This record gives sequence, C-alpha cells and structure tokens, in this order.
Amino acid sequence: MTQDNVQEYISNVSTNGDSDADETEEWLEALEDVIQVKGPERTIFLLNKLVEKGYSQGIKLPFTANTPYVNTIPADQDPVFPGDRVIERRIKSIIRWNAMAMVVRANMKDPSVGGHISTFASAATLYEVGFNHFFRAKGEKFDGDQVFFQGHASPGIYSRAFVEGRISLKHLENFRRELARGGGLSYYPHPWLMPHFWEFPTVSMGLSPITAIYQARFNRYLQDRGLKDISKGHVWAFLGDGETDEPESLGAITLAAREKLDNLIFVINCNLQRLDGPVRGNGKIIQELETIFRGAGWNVIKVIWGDDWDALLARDVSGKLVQRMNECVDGEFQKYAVESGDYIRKNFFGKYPELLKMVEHLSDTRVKKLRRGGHDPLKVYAAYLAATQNVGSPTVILAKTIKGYGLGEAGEGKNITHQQKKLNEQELKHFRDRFDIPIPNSKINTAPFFRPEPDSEEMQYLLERRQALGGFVPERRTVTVSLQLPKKALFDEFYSGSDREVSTTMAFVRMLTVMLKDEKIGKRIVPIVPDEARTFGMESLFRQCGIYSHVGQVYEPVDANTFLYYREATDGQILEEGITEAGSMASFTAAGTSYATHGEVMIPFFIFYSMFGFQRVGDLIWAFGDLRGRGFLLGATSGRTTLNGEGLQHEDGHSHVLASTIPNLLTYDPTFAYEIAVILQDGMQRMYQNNEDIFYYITLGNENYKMAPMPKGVEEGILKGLYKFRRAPRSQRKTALKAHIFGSGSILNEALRAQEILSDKFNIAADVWSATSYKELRREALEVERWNLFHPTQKPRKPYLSQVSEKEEGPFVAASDYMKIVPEQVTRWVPGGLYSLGTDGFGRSDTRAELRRFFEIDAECIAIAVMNQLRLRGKLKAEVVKKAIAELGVDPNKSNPVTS
Ligand SMILES: Cc1ncc(C[n+]2csc(CCOP(=O)(O)OP(=O)(O)O)c2C)c(N)n1
Ligand SMILES: [Mg+2]
Repeated sequence: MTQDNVQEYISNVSTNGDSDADETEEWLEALEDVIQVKGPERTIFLLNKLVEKGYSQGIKLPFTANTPYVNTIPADQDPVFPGDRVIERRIKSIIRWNAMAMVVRANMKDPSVGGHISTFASAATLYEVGFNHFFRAKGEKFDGDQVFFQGHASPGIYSRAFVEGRISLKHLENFRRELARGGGLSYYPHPWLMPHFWEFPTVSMGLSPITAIYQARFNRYLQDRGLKDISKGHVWAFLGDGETDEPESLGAITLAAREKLDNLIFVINCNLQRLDGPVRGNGKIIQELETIFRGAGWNVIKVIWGDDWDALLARDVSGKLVQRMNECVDGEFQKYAVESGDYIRKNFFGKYPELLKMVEHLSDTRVKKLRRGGHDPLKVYAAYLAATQNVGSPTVILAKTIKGYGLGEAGEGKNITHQQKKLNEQELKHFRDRFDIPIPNSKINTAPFFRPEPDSEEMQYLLERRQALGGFVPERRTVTVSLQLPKKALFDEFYSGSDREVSTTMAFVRMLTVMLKDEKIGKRIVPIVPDEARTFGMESLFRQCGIYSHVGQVYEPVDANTFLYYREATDGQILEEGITEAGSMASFTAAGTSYATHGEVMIPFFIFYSMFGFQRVGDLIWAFGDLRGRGFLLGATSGRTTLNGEGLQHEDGHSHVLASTIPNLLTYDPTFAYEIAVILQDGMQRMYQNNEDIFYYITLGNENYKMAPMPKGVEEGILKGLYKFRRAPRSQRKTALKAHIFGSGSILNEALRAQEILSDKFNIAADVWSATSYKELRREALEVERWNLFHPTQKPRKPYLSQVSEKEEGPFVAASDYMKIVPEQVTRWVPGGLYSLGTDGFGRSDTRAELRRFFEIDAECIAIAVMNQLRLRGKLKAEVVKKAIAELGVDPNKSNPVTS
C-alpha cells in the first residue's frame, strides 16, 4: 500500500465503514476517560497494548507514519503569545512592502535585474516570529543562533535590516546592483560578497539543509571535546518545500536524529509551489515530508491551519472536516488560494452537506480569509516554542503557506508567481491597502520605500525586541585569528627524504599524526574521513585520537583486543563520517568556518578519494570558498594512472581542472614529502596567522617510492608552483641538445626516467622540474599581466614563470597524471610554449606501467615528446625521432586513450 492508499484506507475504515456507531462511541468514551483521568502516558500505553493484542490475533494495522492533516499542536495547547500582535503585524507589513518595493523598483530601472517577491511574501510570518521572539544574536559570551535563510527570501531579510537601520537606502536602491556607486546588495546570501552580514550561502538549493545538520553536529563536537560551550545555541534552517526534492536536503536527516540533535530546527515553508508549478499537485507535500521525517526519528510539527479554523475543528465531532482536509490534494489547495470564498464554499466544504452547514454563518469573504497556519503568528510561535523546548531529537516544522501571499491578482498562489517582479499601479494599491502602508496614491506608482519614524511605536518595539535577543541577525563576525603554529623543526623528518619506499599519502598521514600531537595546534585539528581511513593507512589514528561519537562507545568493539582497535569516544577527534562525501564536506564547512561562527579556530583536514571530491561535491566546495572557509582538502588515491587497478570510475585525472575553477583555492600536486611539509606550513601561516580567506587542495598518491631529500632553496618554488629539481648530467650540459621536462605528482618519477633515457640513449640534456601547482603559476602570471595592462608607461613586471624559464633553452614538455589542459594553462609564459602530456580519456584497470604507456605519459613517451619538440625546432631529424619511437618500443599505431 502506498502512503496515499493507507490514508484513504484508514479514513474509510474510521468514517464510512462504521457498522456499529454505538460500539464506536463506547470505545471512544472509554478512551476520552483515560485521557482525562490518567493522562497521555497511560493512553499511549493502552493504545499500544491494543495494537499488540491485535497483532497477536492476526490483525495487521497498515503502517503509516502520517498523522491527520491538522496542526500537531492542538488549539487548546497553544501558548499565550508574548508579543503585541497588532504592532508585529504592522512591522511585518512594512517589511513586506519594502521587500516587494526593492524588487519592483529595481526592475523599473532595468528590467534585467530580476529578483523574487513571492518567496518572502509566503514566509514573512515565519521569519518575523523568529526575529521578534527567537533568533538570538551573537554576544560576548554567547555565539547566538545560526540561521540559514532561504536564499530567495533575501529581499525580506534586507528589508528588515533596512528598517532596523542596518542597511542604507542607497544599498536598498542598489539591490542586485553590487557594482553600482555607493555599493549594492548581493542578491543571495554570500559571505564572500557581504562578509559582515551573511553567514551561510544557501541559494544552491539542498546545500543549506545538509550544511545546517552538520553545523548542529559540529556544535556538539566542539562542546563534547571541551573546546567551547555551545549548548544554548540553536541552528535554524529555512527551506522551500520544492527544495526538499534535492537529494542533499533529506540525505542526512537520519544523522540528525541518530545524533539526537535537539539544537537543530528545520522550518519548511510549504507554500505548495516551486518555480514552475505545484510541488505535489497530485499529492500532499506536508504529508509526504511528515512520513519521511517521522520515519527518520524527527520531532515533526505541522502548522497547517490558522486560528480561524480552530472553531470549525472544535465542532468537527464526526471527523468529516478532517476527512475533507485529508482527502484534498495540494493542487486543489493551491486553487483555493486563487479562487473566491464562494468557490471554496462550493468545492471544499460543499463536498459534504455537514461541512456546508458548518460554514453557513460565515460570509464568502470570511471563508476566503480562513488562514493557513504559516500565516498565523500564534501558530508559528507555538511551533517554534515547542521546537526550542524539544529534547532528544531534531525538529522539523512543516508550515503551510501561500506563495506570493498578499500579491493578489499579481500572483498570489499562481503558477507564475515565483518570477513575478513587476506590479502595476493597481496591484501596488492592492498590496498597500491589504497591508495598510501609509503611501499616498500620488506616489504609489514609484513603489517608494517606507521606514517609520525613529520614535514610532513600530520602531521602538522592533528595536526593543532585537535588543532583548542580543542584537541583530544575521551578522557575520570577521575575527582576526592568530594561532601559535608549530616550529619548522616539527617537520624535520620530512626534509631529509627516505630510503624506504613510501607514498605521499603515507607521508601526509605521518605529518598529520605529528601535528595531532603538537601542543599548540594538536587539539584544533579536525581529521575528517568518509569511510576510507584504512585505505589511506590512517587506522592508527583511531586509537590515538578516537572517533567522535556523542554517546561514546556503548559496545565492546570486535577488535578490542588489538592495539589499533576501533575506538569511539565522546571526546574523539576524528570525524569518521561514513560513506558521505557531501556530509564530510558539510563537516569540513562547519569546522573551516568555526573561526567566524564561533570565534574558535579549527584546522580541518578532509581526506577523500580524489575522484569523489570535486566531481561529486563540487558545489559544496564552491560554497566553502564563498563562505571564506579555511582548511585542507586532501585528494588521496589521486592520479589517473597512479591509482591503477580501479578503472574508469575511480581514477582521477581531472580534479585539478575542476579545482582550478574556485578562485580562493590553492591547489598542489606534490611528489615528495618535503613539498607537502612546506605547503602545509605555508597554508597554516597564511590561513591562521595572516588571516587570508583561502583554502587548499592537495592531491596525494598511493604509489610507493623513495622520498627525495629537499634540495636547497626550493621552498619558494614549491609554493609558487615550479622549481628545478634535477639538472641534466654535468657532462652533457654544454655539448648536448637542451630540453626541459616539468613533472608533477608521481609522474615526476617518469620525467626523471625520461631524463636518463634522453641522456643515455640520445645525448639530450634535459633538466627536470617539479611543477607543484600550475594553478598558482597561472594565477600569479595573470595578476602580473593585468598590472602591466593597466600601467603601460611603467616598467613591465615579469611573472615568476617567465623569470625562471626565459633564460632556458627549450623545448619544454610537461607530464602529469591529469588532463593535458592542466599544464597547458601556463603555456604562454614559457618560451616557445609548453607541450603537455596528460591523461585525457577514461581510466581503466591495469598495472601502472601499462596505464602510463596507454596514456602516453611514461618515461618513453615523455622522451619521444621531447625529441619531437626538438624536431619541430629543427634540431633533430624526423628519421631520428622515428627510430627512437621504435627503439623505445612504442607502437605508433597504438589506440588513442581519448577515444578508446
Ligand atoms: C540547486 C538549484 N537548482 C535550481 C535553482 C533555481 N531555483 C531557484 S528557486 C527555485 C524554486 C524554489 O521552490 P521552493 O524550494 O519551493 O521555494 P519557494 O520559493 O517556493 O519558497 C528554483 C528551481 C537553485 N537555486 N538551486
Ligand atoms: Mg515552495
């Protein structure tokens, strides 16, 4: 049975199928007695007993996680509203008006500016109750609540900030015109663009819910590890009902329940519509979400009906009204939002004569005005209060609203409403009258902004409420951090190289282990891993730092008698996230922004299978950049041929292409342990001492080889992206043909082998360079070039890459385990260009040697490419190259890796 069928079945059994009304009455009376006399606990006990008894006799109740389509909190349990409803309505109306006006005015000036009116119009009460009674600001001793605002509702949040006096008229005028004189407002919440205002970028839908869940969990982590007391704060996430279709929205809700995150509250604005039309025209989004969240173990509070319905529901003795509410689908409810009272009377109540009678005393206008729960401040307040008082589970509030509420003919409840941004004079008047905004007819056509006088009742009230809640929300605090970083000596063991063959992953894990033991930064490190710790050889950290679990370890682990047993602990440091790169990235986000959110600097290291990073959760990484997050991403088992046996879906040859798109991300593809040590130290210096809003992506490989000792004076080159690692043999330097090979990651070893081949067999003297970061080389070169562009009369500056390569005699050939385009991004700053070898094409399973030949990045193919470049410069004859191809055993007719 589907949930809909179950609902129908229960409905039929409980209403139509009553073959003995007297008997039913007796049972119900008995139940009523128990409720009144013994209370809810006993009632639940008895009901469960009845169900159990039924089961034992073969009576199987069909499963449903749904409750009837009414408010979870019954009217008689609504708390007293602590505010002044009249003033709050006036404030809300003013905020509604300005939110609408900023979009309409912007589009009067330039119709291409865009904007959204109807999302906030539907959510105004949900936000205003929060602002007046719940959202606590950051304070001296309290970090406040973290509120994730729905991105498209931003006009309302700006409008409030304008009324509060935090945003100037100029800014409001320049809504969506960030480049305008005097500054503008970023349309969506972007900490990158408004670093003192927005805390969380939410507009790529689905990212905010998952990030909020992990934020709430990270708050617990800080608490449990004794780093900061965050027990009083709440995380609020405001979502659209359409947004819940994004897999990330619901993908982590079981974690929230499992971890008993009662500091987390989701508010889902169920206006029943998304961009194109209804979210579930043929079903009921609220009921669907209720099932999902209840099934996952959340506390679900439905806010469906406003208080106008209380009296009707109180008279619904037979249950017919609830039945009608249950049976109507969202498509019908949406229609009621746009239709007249007469239509609602006929079509909703009119289905059953009993219901028609129920509303006969109400005029059509009153019937039309029967409000939905999400527009009723009392019902919303009741839900919020219950949510903040709930213990032991996260809460989701499913609030039913109307999209474009108040827009009337201009779009209220209509399918086009999401994109409505122009109101004509008539529509503006309607809006003004509906919300009593004191704007005269003579001015209405310009939709002027309206801010009450500072000494008005509204302003006094609004500011007093915010003061009581500690200040304004949202606010992002830009804190200057200064961590005491470990001395360089901590990394000494990595500078001298190793006789043993190890991988860069092993080297990194060793560095992490050492840093975790460091007195100064050790406890600030947050290792994050999505069920790959053993793959990366990190299991020793289980014992050393413990795996974080709020409840500790309530079982004896199967490997308890081994040294490296699976140790879970309340103060565990590792976030072992299970198989969720998105969840891990959300944890990385909470940790990497903790310096701003909580004023508590944390150093996250998120280590993952590189193929499942940018390719899988690229949008979360983009958002991390927007968030000014700081930390280290480690793409392990990277390189299309270095990870050899795993084939097409695992072998990463493009994460450096994807990573190159994020402006404030530094990327490195190192070969040796000392390079990683230099990069990590510089990263910590820049992020946690110099307060730069940057983060790092470092690829690590699983190929074992001897780690070279660090040559002298290469630190700068490592960080800038290129340095000469090994010159050609001295004996050939003056006499032989010259060439240069840039190698990255494990392919640097192939470049070194190519150097030998060229030297031994063909008397060609090639210098080998370690190219740690093409992205950095390009970034710096572009910066210099741009300076030169705008300063034509001044002495031109020279990019680092030009400086180090201009005196060298080419050709230059690059080889990496990534796509050819990675080195090609710096071609124009290399004399004569840079010929690039790479791993374009799908990966496949084989040995490293076979794969490198297949992708033409092995030593032999590098040597051939170098010789061919010499041929193109007229320094070698074609015949010589042809012979070399044969001698090196490369089949000139081999298959093309790009197309095969
Ligand atoms: C990942 C993603 N896909 C698509 C969009 C474009 N988009 C913006 S709002 C919207 C509809 C939103 O509907 P809903 O979540 O129900 O919010 P409402 O405006 O109804 O409150 C869409 C499709 C987006 N912002 N992010
Ligand atoms: Mg919606």
